[in-house]
Amino acid sequence: MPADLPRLTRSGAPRPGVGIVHLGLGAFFRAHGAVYIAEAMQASGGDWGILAASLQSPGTRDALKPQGYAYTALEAGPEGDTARVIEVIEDMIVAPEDPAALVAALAAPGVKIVTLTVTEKGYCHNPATGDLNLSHPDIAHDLANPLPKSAPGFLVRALAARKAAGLRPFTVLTCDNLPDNGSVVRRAVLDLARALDPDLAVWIEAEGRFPSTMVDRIVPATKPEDLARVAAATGHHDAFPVIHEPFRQWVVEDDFVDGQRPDLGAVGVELVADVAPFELMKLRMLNGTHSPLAYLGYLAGHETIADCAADPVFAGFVRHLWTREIIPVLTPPPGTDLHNYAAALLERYRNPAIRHRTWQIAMDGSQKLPQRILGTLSEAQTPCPGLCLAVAGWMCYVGGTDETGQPIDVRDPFAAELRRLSDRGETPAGKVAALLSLQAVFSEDVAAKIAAPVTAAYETLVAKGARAAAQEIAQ
Ligand code: CS2
Repeated sequence: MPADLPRLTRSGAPRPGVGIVHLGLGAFFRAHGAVYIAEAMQASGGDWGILAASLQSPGTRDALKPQGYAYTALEAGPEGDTARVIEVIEDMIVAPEDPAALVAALAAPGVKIVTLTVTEKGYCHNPATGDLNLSHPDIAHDLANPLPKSAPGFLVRALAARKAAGLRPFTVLTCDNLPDNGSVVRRAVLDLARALDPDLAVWIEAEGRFPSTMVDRIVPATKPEDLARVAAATGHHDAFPVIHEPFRQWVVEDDFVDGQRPDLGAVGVELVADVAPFELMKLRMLNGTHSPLAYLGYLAGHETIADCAADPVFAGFVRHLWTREIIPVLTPPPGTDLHNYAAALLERYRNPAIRHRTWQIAMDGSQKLPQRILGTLSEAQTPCPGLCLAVAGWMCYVGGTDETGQPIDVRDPFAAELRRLSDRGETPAGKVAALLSLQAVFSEDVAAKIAAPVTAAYETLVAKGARAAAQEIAQ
């Protein structure tokens, strides 16, 4: 790593001990939680080095290992790029290569916290109800085998090892975009533990801690062309940098096992008693407009969120979503003005230095729609034509063909099922009815409430296209 870039490291000091294991190392955590943790150690010390695990492929480990797991974080603002080197990852395990090593690492006495970014689908729960899906193939595997595959499986096997060794449990700190995310992971862990060993579940329930968090920073997946951009900014090659926007926010419920955590408060993390209003605001206002822009923008031919935000039709469309549909059913977190929050979001979306692809955000819609869009629709007292258009946009998108007749590369754990349901209907009404019958996504109440407006929106999309449909609604 270049010696002349600002570095987030305790230079001259010995490397810290590992106090945190992170499951699911992707660009988001490297640009968000890892940076806060490195800054907290720089501010106040502590053995909070991170051992990272990839639960799927070796790509990140293979790229980062030759550079000692240090990487460049490029902050991309409208006025230019600034780079610094983040050195907080001490080691990395690729779980499928050696699941026993990951269980052992999680059970090490020095580990106090397990952070997670495993995406919505990584909790193996039913998004509409929150129950652990016991028939999920990875959960079925983890029930039958001591060496796990799933995130809940690793947490439970490691907690069992800690209990057997007379150690304290670790705090499970999820950093995924789910409402009440601490409860989601707690429920998944307890459901699995109960099925394996009821005494273990009793211990976890009494001693474990699962604080909820709200995480926010826009971090597109690193693209091959980003390597040249980072080299141009720094004069050095980095095999796997991250590029992120200037804004960041982390709100954490201050409930850790024995109070053990890095000094997050020293570096701007908001430690609060109740994260719920922050989470709902962020999920429904940011993610709840990202997904509509992703589906409708993609269908209209926009490659990135910045392209959507630069289009007056889509800018007006998201303004409508905020002011007329989303804000009316939200309770603002203490001290927050939701209209100011919305204005700041639009500025963030406009940042031309961040190329966040609509296709990337469109992934895994079946896992994202309930908390991002359907919650608002379920609570709304007045019609929500914009959010219904977004649901119809998702339905067109998962049908697999764009407005020019080109195939769409739909990535979703339910992709095949969604395509089958879409193909089953011969008319817009038939397709909408078939997709609304997917109970993992739509509760019966929501399906009944939105069937007519979503069908009308689907018909408009087919007749006029996504941009014209958004224009009818835009402010
Ligand atoms: C995005 C999020 O990919 C997506 O679904 O909506 O990753 C979003 O960029 C972050 O939640 C911002 O904090």
